[in-house]
Amino acid sequence: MSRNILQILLAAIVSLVVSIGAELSLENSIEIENLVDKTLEGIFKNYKGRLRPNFGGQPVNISVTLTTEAISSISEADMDFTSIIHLEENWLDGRLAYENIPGIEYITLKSKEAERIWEPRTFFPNEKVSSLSSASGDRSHIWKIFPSGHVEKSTRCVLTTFCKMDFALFPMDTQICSIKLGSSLYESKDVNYSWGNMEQILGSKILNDNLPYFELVNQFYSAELSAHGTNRTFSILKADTYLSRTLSYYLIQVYLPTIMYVQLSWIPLWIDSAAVVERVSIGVTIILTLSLSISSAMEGFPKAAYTKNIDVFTGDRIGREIMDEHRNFSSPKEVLSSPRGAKKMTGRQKVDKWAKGLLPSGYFLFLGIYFGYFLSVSGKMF
Ligand SMILES: *[C@@H]1O[C@H](CO)[C@@H](O)[C@H](O)[C@H]1NC(C)=O
Ligand SMILES: *[C@@H]1O[C@H](CO)[C@@H](O)[C@H](O)[C@H]1NC(C)=O
Ligand SMILES: *[C@@H]1O[C@H](CO)[C@@H](O)[C@H](O)[C@H]1NC(C)=O
Ligand SMILES: CC(=O)N[C@H]1CO[C@H](CO)[C@@H](O)[C@@H]1O
Repeated sequence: MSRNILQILLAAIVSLVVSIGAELSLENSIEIENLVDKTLEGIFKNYKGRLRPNFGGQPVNISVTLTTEAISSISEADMDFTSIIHLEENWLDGRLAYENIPGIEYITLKSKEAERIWEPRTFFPNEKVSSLSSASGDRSHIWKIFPSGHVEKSTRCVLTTFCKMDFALFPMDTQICSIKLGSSLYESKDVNYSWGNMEQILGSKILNDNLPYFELVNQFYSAELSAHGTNRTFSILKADTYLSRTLSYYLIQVYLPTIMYVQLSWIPLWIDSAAVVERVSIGVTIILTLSLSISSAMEGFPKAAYTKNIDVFTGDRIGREIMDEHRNFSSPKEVLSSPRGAKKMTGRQKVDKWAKGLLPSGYFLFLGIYFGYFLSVSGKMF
């Protein structure tokens, strides 16, 4: 009996203590919010965001950390590159410095407040589309100001940039797609961009599982000045992504079938040279199959006005087939008159004999030169 009363009493005391604690922390957080409001009021009383920090003096240093979260697509037909990026810009605006608020590392701004402070107006000069230009753009920024007056603006967006691709080495090509960023408003005498936390940039892992035909090999970061007109320069940052095409798909879809067809096309050489009809029909069938398979494979290839690496391979093949066919289109009269099973080799049999040796060895020589050359030029391995 007395134990029960004791338990009830204990429970009552515990709940009382907890509720007082919660009230205290609630009061505390309201107090902090008020303090933040007061601090912001103090800042904005004398702050006008029209002029850049350090106006008239040295350019504002904007330190940028750009991490690619994922590469969602690479389009050869549109020559563009879509990625999900996280952009963090840092700069110092001494006018925003405030006294430390205990328990708070930085103040997060609401979008109304953020509109009032100066910003470098960063944009992507080679952008095609970005989620920033859409209506929901405002919500994807997070603004923080630190007691020292440092401002951090972070943005997450889906960005599609132009990417000029060169298919001369296709399908052994490596494409370089860049993301450029700079100020849309301020010249290099006003803002100076530089790459920030390189460890964070290089250490970030990119999710590129969605790329069936490419493999990310490298990323390279640089800064440059771009000139506009005679005496205007802009500070531009560039992040290059090196994407290497995976060859295994083309090995299975193009190279192996092609090599097999070419070898099949040599079969007529082993058929009796007098059997013109059989030779021709087998040859024609193989040519038709070949051109059909080439054109269906070509549909998936990028279109370019110049000769691609793979055209050398498939084009050579067709030429070889046609020559193979023409070689023995002799006149029917001669076919009839040629003595079958004669001991002495006819001219046609001699040609066949030569061809049996020359065609395969020529073809393998071609394969050796082709793969040797292009693999060494593109620096790839199967
Ligand atoms: C910007 O960075 C450069 C080089 O690090 C430095 O010399 C310059 O003083 C910085 N400018 C400002 C306004 O802090
Ligand atoms: C811009 O920033 C870079 C990197 O901090 C620095 O090396 C360069 O001197 C700066 N340029 C100017 C004009 O301040
Ligand atoms: C730009 O350069 C031209 C001559 O090259 C000069 O006449 C002009 O005043 C310059 N403009 C500015 C804004 O410095
Ligand atoms: C185009 C060509 O070389 N045709 C050859 C076909 O085979 C006969 C065999 O007698 C040759 O004489 C032709 O030159």
